[in-house]
Amino acid sequence: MAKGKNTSNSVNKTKASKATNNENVSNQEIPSGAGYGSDNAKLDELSPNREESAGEFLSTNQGVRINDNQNSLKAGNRGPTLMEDFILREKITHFDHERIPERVVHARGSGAHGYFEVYESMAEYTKAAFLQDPSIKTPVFVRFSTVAGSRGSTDLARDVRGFAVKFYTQEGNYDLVGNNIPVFFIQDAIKFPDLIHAVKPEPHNEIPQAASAHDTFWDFISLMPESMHMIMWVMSDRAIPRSLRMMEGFGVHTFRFINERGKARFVKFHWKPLLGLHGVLWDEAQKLSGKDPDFHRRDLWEAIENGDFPQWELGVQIVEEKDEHSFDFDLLDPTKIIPEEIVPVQRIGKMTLNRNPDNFFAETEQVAFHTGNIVPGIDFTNDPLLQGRLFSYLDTQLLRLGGPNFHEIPINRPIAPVHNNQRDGFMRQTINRGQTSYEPNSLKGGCPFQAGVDMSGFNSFAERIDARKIRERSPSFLDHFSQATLFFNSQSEPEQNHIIRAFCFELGKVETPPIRERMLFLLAQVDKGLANRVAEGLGLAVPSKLEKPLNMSIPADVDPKRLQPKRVKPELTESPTLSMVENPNFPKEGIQTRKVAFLIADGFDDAAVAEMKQALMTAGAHPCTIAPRLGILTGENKEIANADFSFLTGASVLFDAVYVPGGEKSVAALKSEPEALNFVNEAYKHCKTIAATDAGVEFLEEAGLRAGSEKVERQTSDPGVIVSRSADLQTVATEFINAIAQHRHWGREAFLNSYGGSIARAFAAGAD
Ligand code: HDE
Repeated sequence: MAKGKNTSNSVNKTKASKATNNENVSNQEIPSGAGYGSDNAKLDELSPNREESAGEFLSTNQGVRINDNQNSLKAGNRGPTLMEDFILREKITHFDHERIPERVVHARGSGAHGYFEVYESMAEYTKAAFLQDPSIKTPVFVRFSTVAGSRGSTDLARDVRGFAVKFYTQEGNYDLVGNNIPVFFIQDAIKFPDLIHAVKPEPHNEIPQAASAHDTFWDFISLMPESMHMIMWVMSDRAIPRSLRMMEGFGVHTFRFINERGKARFVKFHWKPLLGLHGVLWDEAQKLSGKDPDFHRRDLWEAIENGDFPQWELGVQIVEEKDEHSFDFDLLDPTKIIPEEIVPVQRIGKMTLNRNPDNFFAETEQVAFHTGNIVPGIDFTNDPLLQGRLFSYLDTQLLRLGGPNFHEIPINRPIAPVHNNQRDGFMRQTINRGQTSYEPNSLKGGCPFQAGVDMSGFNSFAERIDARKIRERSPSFLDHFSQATLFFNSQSEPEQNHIIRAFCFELGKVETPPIRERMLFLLAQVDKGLANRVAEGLGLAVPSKLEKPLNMSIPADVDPKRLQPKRVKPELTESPTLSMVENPNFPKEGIQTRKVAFLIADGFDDAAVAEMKQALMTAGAHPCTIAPRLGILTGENKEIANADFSFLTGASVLFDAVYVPGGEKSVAALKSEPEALNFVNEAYKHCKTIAATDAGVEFLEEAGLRAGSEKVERQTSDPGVIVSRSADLQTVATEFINAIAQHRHWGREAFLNSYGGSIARAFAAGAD
C-alpha cells in the first residue's frame, strides 16, 4: 500500500498506548489529512486496488493467460460446447452475476472525489478533528442522486437531489447524507416506506418512471398535510437544477456539535455552491430527458475533466442548547427550516471536487453512506426521522452489497486504521492475525483497546432523557402550513408562476378527481391565490371543506380533532434566501463553465467568431459550434472551425446561451435549416440570452425575433437579446456576458404569455 509516512502535523491523537498503558500496542499513528501520502490520502489508499490493463496479457481470474477469446471449446467446430471449458464458464458465470440490487431509493447517482478544508478552527463548537486545522485537506467522496427513478432513469426528473458526502477524516469516516432541499416530506421514519411506495412507479403496471406526477403519490400527499412545506420546494425550480454544481445541499436534520469540554450546541448543515443557484424550466427538463438523459452526470464529469472543479462552502447554523424552545417550530421537526434571517449561516470551510472516479461501479455504485457514520465532536438529536435513518442505512447495505463486510470495499474503507474483533462473513478481505478475537483478553495483552475520550474515543452526548415510552407525535410538530406559506411568499413572481404550473402539470396527470380536490384544499391552507390559480388550471373549484378531517393517518382510538394542523404565527413573512432568483447569498455574476452555442455554417464571420470565443473563454465560459453538418467549416476569411455538434446531435436545451455571427453565406444556410430556426426559438422560449451580429441579426428576424438597427440595441426591451449590425464585437461581447450572468430573463415569460406563448405572434404583434 502506498501510504506515505505520517509525520502528524495535525490534531494528533496518537496511539492506544497512552490511553491504555499497554506495551503491545502498535506504534502506528492515527493518520492526519495533510502529510499523509500525497495531497489526498484516500486516493493513495485506493491505489493498490486499481487495475490497468494497458500492455498486459488477457487472463482468467486465476491469472492464466488466455490464448483464444473468440471461440468456446467444442467437440468439433460445429459440435456442442464442452463442460470443461473453464474459460467460457468463468467468463459467463461472472457476467451472470454482475448486477447487484440498485438502491431502494436514490438509485440514480453520480459521484466524484475531492477534498474539504476548514477555514479556521471550529474548536469552540466541535472537537471534530477535521474541523480544526485549515492546513488539513480531508478527502471526500460525494454522490449526488435523484430519489424516485431507477439506476438508468433521466437526470432531469422533477425530484429531490441527494447530496451525500463521505469525509475520510483522520478519526474515521463521517457521512453527511443530505439533500438539495432543507426539509423532508414526513416527520417520522415509520412513514418512509409509505412515502416511497407512493412515489415509485405504481406496482400494477410499473408506470411512471422517475416521476411523481401520478395518482399514488398525490393520493398519499393529499392525506399527509405535514408534507406541504416540502411539496412547495419540490414543485419549485429547486427540483430541476441546471447542474449538480449549481445547487445547495442541506443536512436537513438538526445535529449536535460537541466541543472538547463536552459542551453541546445544535447545528444545521448547509452546502453553498460557488457557481450560484440555478434551475431549468420544466419544458426544458422534459426535452433534456430525451436529448441527454445523462445531462447532469455528463455536466459534472466534463467540468471535472476540464479542470472546472466545482466548489461548495460548508455552512452551519448554530443554536445554543438554551434556545432549543425559542423558535415558533420544533428544532426536531424535519419539515422545518431555521430561516437564515433568524440564525445566520456561518461559512466554515470549502469542498472542492477535483477527480472523477476511475470506475463507476467500484466507486459510485458501491459507496455506502450511513447517517450513523459520525466522528467525535458530532452527534445526533432525537429528530424521529433521523433516528429511523440511523437504522436504515446500515441495514440496506447488507442486502445491496451482499453482507457485513461492505466496509472493506475500497471506496468505503476509512483512512483511519480499523482494529476490532469482528470476524468472517461473506467476502471477508482482512486477514486478521493472531489467536484472539474477543475482549477482554489477556493473550494479546488486551488489544485492541478502547480509546479514552482524549484519544478520539467516541462517547455519545449524555442527553438527559426522562420520558414515558409512547407512540405519539409531539404537538409541537403540528404546524404544517406556516413555513409552506413562508416559502411561497419568498419566491419572485416568475418562481411563483413556475410552482403553479408545476402543480397544474403534476395534478393534471392525476386521474382521480377527489385527489386533485384534496390537494386544492391543502394548497388553500398555504395560499389562497396559489390554490385558485391551480384550480383554474385544473378546471376545478377549491373545496371549502373536506369530507374527512385532515391528518387522518392517526390511530383509530385517538380523537382526530386533537391532531389537526395548527398554524403558528411565524416570526417572518418572507425569507429572501429561499428564492433562487432573488437570493442575496447568490448574486448573479460571472459565467464560469456556462455553455454557449455558436450557430454557424460555411462562410461564417470568422473574425467575429474568434473574438467572441476569446471573450467568452476569458470569462470562463465554454463556446461550442453547431452547424448543419459535422466536420470542418470554412469562414469568410478562410479561417476554419470544427463543428462540435450538428443540429441533429446538438439542441438548444444543452446550452445556456446562443450566438449567431454574421457571414452572408453562413446565415443563408442557417435560414434554410428548420432545426437552426427552432434552436433559437427554443432558447428564446426558455428565456436564455441570445446575441447576433451583422447578418446574424437577419437570422433572428427569420426565426421570428425582430431585429434591431445599426447600433447595439436591445430587442424589444428584453435585456437577453443583444443584436448589433455594426459589429463592435467588444461591446456586444461585454453585454452578452453580463446578460448570460443573469442566467435567465424571466421577464420574457410574461411577454410571451401575453401572446399565448407564441413567439411568432408575440413578435408579429410587437412589430411596428
Ligand atoms: Fe435516505 N435512504 N432515508 N434520506 N438517503 C437511502 O440508503 C431512508 C432521507 C439520502 O448516494 C438508502 O444506501 C429512510 C432524508 C441520500 O448512496 C436508505 C429515511 C434524507 C441517499 C435510505 C430517509 C435522505 C439516501 C437507500 C426516513 C436527506 C443516497 C440506499 C427515515 C437528509 C445515498 C442507501 C447515496 C439513501 C433510507 C430519509 C438522503 C434505504 C428510512 C431525510 C442522499 O437506507
